[in-house]
Amino acid sequence: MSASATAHGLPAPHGGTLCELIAEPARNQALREEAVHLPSIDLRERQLYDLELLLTGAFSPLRGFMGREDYTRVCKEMRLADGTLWPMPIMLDIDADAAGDIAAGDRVALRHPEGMVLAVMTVSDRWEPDLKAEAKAVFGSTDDAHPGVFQLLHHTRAIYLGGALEGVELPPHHTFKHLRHTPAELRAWFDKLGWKSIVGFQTRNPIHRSHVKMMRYAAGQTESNLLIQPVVGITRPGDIDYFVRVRCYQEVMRYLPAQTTTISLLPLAMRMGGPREAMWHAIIRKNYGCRHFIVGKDHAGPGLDSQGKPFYDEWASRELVGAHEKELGIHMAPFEEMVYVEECAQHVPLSEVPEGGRPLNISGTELRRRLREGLEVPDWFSYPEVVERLREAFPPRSRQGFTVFFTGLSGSGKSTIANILTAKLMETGTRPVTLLDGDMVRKHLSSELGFSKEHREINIQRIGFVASEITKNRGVAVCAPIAPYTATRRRVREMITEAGGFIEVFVATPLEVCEERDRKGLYAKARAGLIKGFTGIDDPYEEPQHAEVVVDTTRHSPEELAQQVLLHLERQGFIGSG
Ligand code: PPS
Repeated sequence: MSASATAHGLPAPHGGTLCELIAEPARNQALREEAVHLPSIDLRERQLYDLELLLTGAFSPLRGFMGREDYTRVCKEMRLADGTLWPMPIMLDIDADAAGDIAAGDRVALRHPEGMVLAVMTVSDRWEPDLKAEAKAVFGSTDDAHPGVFQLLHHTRAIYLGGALEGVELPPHHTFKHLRHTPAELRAWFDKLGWKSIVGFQTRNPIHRSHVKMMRYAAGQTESNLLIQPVVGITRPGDIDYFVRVRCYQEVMRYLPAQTTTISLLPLAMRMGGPREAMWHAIIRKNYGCRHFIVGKDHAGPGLDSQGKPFYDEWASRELVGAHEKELGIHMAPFEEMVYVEECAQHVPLSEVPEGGRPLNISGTELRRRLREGLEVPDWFSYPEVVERLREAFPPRSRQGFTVFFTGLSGSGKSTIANILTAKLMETGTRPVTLLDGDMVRKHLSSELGFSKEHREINIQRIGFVASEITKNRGVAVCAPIAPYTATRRRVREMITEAGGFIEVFVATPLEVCEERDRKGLYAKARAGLIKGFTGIDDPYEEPQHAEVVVDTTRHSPEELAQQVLLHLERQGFIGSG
């Protein structure tokens, strides 16, 4: 145990010991030498975050990725095999190829994508999980609309490895280094400042005036210092990226008393698991030295399910953490939603709005709308510097990049409409325009790929990647692949929405019509069995359910349909008047 873990006054880490897993210098050198001869696993982004928090002890008492016994009990009862409360499964998922013949007892090197050895794992368990059962147990749902479920069912690899870790080095970070701390560093810092009681606040959103009031209320009620700990790992798809948020947080810190408030960034890969996630967050904050933790309304909420209903009751997180706070050893701070009341010219707790007072608030969606349309953001809502940072990051739509993503069967008319649209957008000349047509991409980007499910997914992800880069740099990408799978299209949508606008256009030409046209003669070949796995014939096309624009080529000419898309872009503010 590190000395800092025992710093007097601060609560003990979960399970009693801060499990810092970076090996001491001599052992570290031996691990580096050993790793050269070990099988290697290259970690993906999400795994790097999990590994970092395992190695620093933020996930104490875990000493590595969970084995099967821990996993089973965590899924079922939110407890590790030894009975310690722990709500979230943390395993290393890999595909069969990467897993090779790795078996229990083997040692493997876990590497950063750039090649550095980060840790050596002694594998204790290898198994093939039932991911649907896991989704049901952990998230209470198998609905793809839940980001945690979606990740589990569509992007988690088939094999789980568990085992103890010996850390070599932490994954490197090149951004906001001065705001990143391990639990031991933060504990030592609190100790130095003489802070005994700290209330932790978790956030994945920019902080405005009402949040500050709410945090200060919690700090006041608990007589604590305040640790603002924003998540800079993976948050909910569509969230504001952390570069922008951290710039905003730094502005907010100027309004908070430095003697009693500090900020530290948390590289956590969130699962958006609602109540279970809230308990997990509380445990992590305890490991960082907090005595209290703010669990908000709809804490770590995943959004709405595919029927438009919330996945969890908005107070379920508070109930779950509240019911276990004694055993967890971290107290849930009183939480009051703060609203601005014009009549009082100040923020007050929602429960204390005086009669006749009109509570005001601006939702995240409304704020985005105002930024997008260049409208006023009132001073009572946020700090001028924060609004300025947000305006820099979210220019009005007329200055944002966007992607128009056509999808439809082969021969549906995607390319024709996409070509006309591209020409018209180039004519306006406000942004550079790139056409990523299906055939063109297959020639220049994906020439080695065929039409298996796996290859189609890779192909679409490549298109999505290029389009997101174009969009990020405020250009226009027009894509026109078949893109037959809902899950892959969703991934692309998520990737691009982070960078700018995403407009999906479903070219809904029925199969019979495409087949009748058969401009390339491919349907005839597919029917004759000369081409296998042809979309619509013996390979699926999953029709989009939420496309922004649906066009019907049986009733309108390609020019008319390109015009229909242009009108949509104009209505949404992407083109036309600035
Ligand atoms: S995908 O599924 O999105 O990766 O497909 P895409 O890159 O758009 O490529 C589709 C074009 O490839 C030709 N082609 C096939 N299409 C579907 N299934 C099979 N098996 C296949 N084999 C070749 C076909 O001409 C498609 O062109 P478009 O322009 O869509 O007609």
